[in-house]
Amino acid sequence: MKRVLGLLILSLLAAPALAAPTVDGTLDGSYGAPYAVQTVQTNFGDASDPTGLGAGGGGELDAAYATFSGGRLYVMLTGNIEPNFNKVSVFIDSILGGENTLNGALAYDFGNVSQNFGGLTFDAGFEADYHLFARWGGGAFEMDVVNRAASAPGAELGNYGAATSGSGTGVQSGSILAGGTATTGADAGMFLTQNLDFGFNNTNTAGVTGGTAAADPIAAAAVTTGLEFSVALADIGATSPGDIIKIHAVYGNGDNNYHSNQVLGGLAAPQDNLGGDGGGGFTGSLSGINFNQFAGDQYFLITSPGVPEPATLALAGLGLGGLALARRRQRK
Ligand SMILES: [Ca+2]
Ligand SMILES: [Ca+2]
Ligand SMILES: [Ca+2]
Repeated sequence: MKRVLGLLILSLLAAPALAAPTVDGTLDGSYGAPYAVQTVQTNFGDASDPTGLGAGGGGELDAAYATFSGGRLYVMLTGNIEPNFNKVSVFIDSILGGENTLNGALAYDFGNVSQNFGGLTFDAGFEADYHLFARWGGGAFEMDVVNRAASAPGAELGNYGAATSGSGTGVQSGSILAGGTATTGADAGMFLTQNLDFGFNNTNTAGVTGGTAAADPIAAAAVTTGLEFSVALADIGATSPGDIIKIHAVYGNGDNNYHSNQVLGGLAAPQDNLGGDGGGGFTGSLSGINFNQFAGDQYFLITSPGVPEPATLALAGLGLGGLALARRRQRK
């Protein structure tokens, strides 16, 4: 027991607690190295407006970062989202089962355009459970989260939130409230038990440039602003240490029927927009996209540290004085 406690103390001392990122759309140092860096120039416009309001706007996904703190997952996607209701969609695979090919029957989002995702196939081994999406049209930045795994047609579970800070500017933040307003459409209810926080900073003018050729990875990794969010691990079912969380991020149009060439993990260059058929064609849906047909994994993978037990949290909160006390008690 003494040895076990000693190892515990050593591990606590050796692993300084990571500061929780501030969810503001700006990359925090605690994220560390990116999990994915963009590989292709953007063909949805190269953002060039330092105000972030979109004159000369564009859309790009430069790099993806993730970390954990206090039982929450933090994700930072550097880049830009144009204020024309184009969307960043993030699919999370964090529980067993789910959709490798998306079901077109689930209906949510404005005009039920979620249905246009029907038929899209992820890389083998990626089985989506949750769908987050974000967009704005020059006013408030908005984000939704939908639990696809627990949804059924006519009974979709999702929560929605609009920015409460900075609306109408290039830097905004807000929360999707637990038990908050339902998303549009026929949604039956909400599923978040804790708020999902989001931050957006659209002021990047560097990063990848416009086109379809290979991106400059150094420029992509140098971007420090974009879309950031934080969600409770309990709300995405990744509460045990070692739980694998796979994340697919993609930039596309507002109707979910025309994808850009901005995906993380990235596509192999040269690569034009995917469109709806994978080849840049418009078909009215995304059903022709099959990420198995594109080299590499169009997702990145992180490992959950699990949700701390209350006792572990208490011990961590004791600090060094508490550890000395624990040592003395152990000697009795
Ligand atoms: Ca931040
Ligand atoms: Ca899954
Ligand atoms: Ca692939």
